Amino acid sequence: MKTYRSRLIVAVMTVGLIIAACSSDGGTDEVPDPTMAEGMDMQDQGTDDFSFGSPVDGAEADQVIEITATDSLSFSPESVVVESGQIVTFRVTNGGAIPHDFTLGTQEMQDEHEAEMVEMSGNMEMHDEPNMFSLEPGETKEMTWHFKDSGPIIFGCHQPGHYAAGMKGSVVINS
Ligand SMILES: [Cu+2]
Repeated sequence: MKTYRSRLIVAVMTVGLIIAACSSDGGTDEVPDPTMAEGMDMQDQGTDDFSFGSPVDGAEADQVIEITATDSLSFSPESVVVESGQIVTFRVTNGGAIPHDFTLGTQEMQDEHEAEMVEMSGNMEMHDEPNMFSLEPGETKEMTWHFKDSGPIIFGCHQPGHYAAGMKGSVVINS
């Protein structure tokens, strides 16, 4: 009985979230959320410029780095090194039987994205972005990046619970 009730509550909350998401477009009494605005800025500035570089066409790659996402909630390898100025393709394969995703970004970007995903309880339909894609079991996708001088950045999986369980790795950018 308890289980049923808590499921019902989750379902009601989910509907509430969907209604909130759908009505946010035309809402007049909407108070802008500064955290949200920052996130939108990052994606909507059009130039695809990130602090650590920019996405480019895969044909230009100097190097291909293969990464596998696993159901033990880790990436292999967990750490890669690139050079500033280098164009690198990440060829990421989901070697598991459950969905994973691959998001490249600063610690701050990872934390923000994780918070969004937790807030949506995993109900958010993820669509691929220049710095993120989702992978069905067995699927391989590529992301090519022109790196510029920056501190280390992170790749992480934000499927529910994965990032918190340590499903992340680091990209060290040598200057
Ligand atoms: Cu994952």
